[in-house]
Amino acid sequence: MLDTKTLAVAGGKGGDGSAHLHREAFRPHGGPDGGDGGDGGDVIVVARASLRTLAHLTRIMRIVADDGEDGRRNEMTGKSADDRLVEVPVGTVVWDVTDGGRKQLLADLVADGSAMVAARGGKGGLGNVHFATPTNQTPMLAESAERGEERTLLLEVKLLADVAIVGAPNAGKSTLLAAVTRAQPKIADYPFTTLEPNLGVAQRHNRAIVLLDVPGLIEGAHVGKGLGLEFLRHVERVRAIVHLIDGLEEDLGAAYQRIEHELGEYPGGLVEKPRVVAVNKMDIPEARERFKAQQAALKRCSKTEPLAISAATHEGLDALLDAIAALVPVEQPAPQPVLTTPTDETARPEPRRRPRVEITRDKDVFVVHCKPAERLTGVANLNLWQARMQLHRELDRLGVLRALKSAGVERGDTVRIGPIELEWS
Ligand SMILES: Nc1nc2c(ncn2[C@@H]2O[C@H](COP(=O)(O)OP(=O)(O)OP(=O)(O)O)[C@@H](O)[C@H]2O)c(=O)[nH]1
Ligand SMILES: [Mg+2]
Repeated sequence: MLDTKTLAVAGGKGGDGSAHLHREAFRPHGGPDGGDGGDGGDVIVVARASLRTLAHLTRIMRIVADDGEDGRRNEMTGKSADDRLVEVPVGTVVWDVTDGGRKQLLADLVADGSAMVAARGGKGGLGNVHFATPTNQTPMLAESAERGEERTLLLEVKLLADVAIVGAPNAGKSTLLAAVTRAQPKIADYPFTTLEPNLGVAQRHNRAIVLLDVPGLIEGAHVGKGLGLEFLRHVERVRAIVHLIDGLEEDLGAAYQRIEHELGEYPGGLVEKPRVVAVNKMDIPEARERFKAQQAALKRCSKTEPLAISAATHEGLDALLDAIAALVPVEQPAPQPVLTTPTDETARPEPRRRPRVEITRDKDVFVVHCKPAERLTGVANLNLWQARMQLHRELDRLGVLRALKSAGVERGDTVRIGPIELEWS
């Protein structure tokens, strides 16, 4: 059962804005008509009820959305790229692990169709039409595109079952799953037969109940003994627990308490879940005798009415399913798909304020760090003096000139802004 996967994702780059100037035979200096660049596609992770595992992503290391198209003349906006969907099973938790092992929760996709934007595409750049002002009718600046976001994701599937069957190794958990569902888990007369969780769907009075058979628990499981923690996280999400006791145990109450202790030590709140206690292997006479003798004691210590069953002969299984069904509320309507975005906080419109400007030195070169200024130098043809003049005005407006002055720039120095280097004059 493949249920975790590391995946690099990147939104597409936006398209550049166009700095095109309209030209007609008798209007040599036509107005600006450069269109905006299209937006790059997003990478969106979406949960699908039809999927159970991440096996379809096995060979995929990186998913990149397409780039937006550049803006063109005649105010033609470049085409925005389609989003790329990464389909995962319902119950997938999406983590951001971009900065080495530190895990940051991005989303918990618990409903069919719920989705999250894992990497936004870059915005397209604005065309020069947006830079026209009453005093500047031939704007030669346009914005270059934004790059898409990049992230490394860790996808983790938590199986979604209604009920987990837990108990000591060899209690008959897998036999029970096979008896009430069509699942065919491995069954054998030795402990730790089940190494990975098995799912099955039981039908009872027109209801479907999803059961999860997990590896056997032993003392110390909560600190990692046996197959311990690895699979208990699947149990975190179930709505109820069937605690199955091996009828051949000497002391049923003690056996019950050993397992409950392990569940209690596990941090996922497992002990608070409603449960059914069932004692298995009633087809064996010693087991039946013991159950009769210890039923009252087990009832007292478990505070529930223990059921006597035989997974082998199917004795008591209908009653068991009824007890389970009573603990699992009838299907709630699936929650509405929600689109969550990790960067919603930053995407909220905020009061316009001056962009951050920072000047650093790379040997003799002064390097300007100011996103909007860097984007302005990507597209414009700075061989034209008008374009240089306009850039100068924008840099003034953005506060870049002042920052450069405080950094000590002098005539003749080299200044790098985005992809270009200018001689300061
Ligand atoms: N007589 C009898 N034997 C049973 C019954 N249920 C299970 N067994 C036997 O008990 C042994 C263990 O059964 P499993 O279903 O593999 O037990 P498990 O709890 O899944 O064990 P692990 O996966 O190792 O934790 C097998 O030999 C089964 O045939 C039962 O009701 N009666
Ligand atoms: Mg088993």
